[in-house]
Amino acid sequence: SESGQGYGLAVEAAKPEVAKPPMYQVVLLNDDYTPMDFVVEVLQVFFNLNRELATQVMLHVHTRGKGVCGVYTHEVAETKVAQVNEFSRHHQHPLMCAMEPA
Ligand code: TYC
Repeated sequence: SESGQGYGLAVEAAKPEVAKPPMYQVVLLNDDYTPMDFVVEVLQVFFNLNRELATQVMLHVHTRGKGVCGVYTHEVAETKVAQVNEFSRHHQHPLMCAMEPA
């Protein structure tokens, strides 16, 4: 319900509410060096996009500078960002992933 008032009369019905966690966009940032094929692979592997959608997102990032890979809870978004950035560093690419409130 909306407040702690209203004991005497039923002013407000108790509405069943489910927890609605804050959501975060995981975004990919453009750079001049990471190969396009590598970005497409990252989008397929870490964000479960098919090759066609992964290519579209990669081209959006390439032309617009930034693009949304997916929307997740804080913990999942943090994990995705860490995994992508570690994977990119491991392959010696400067690709950067970040999270922001949705
Ligand atoms: N701009 C890169 C190139 O021309 C491709 C690229 C796309 C890099 C998206 C990063 O998030 C990125 N090879």
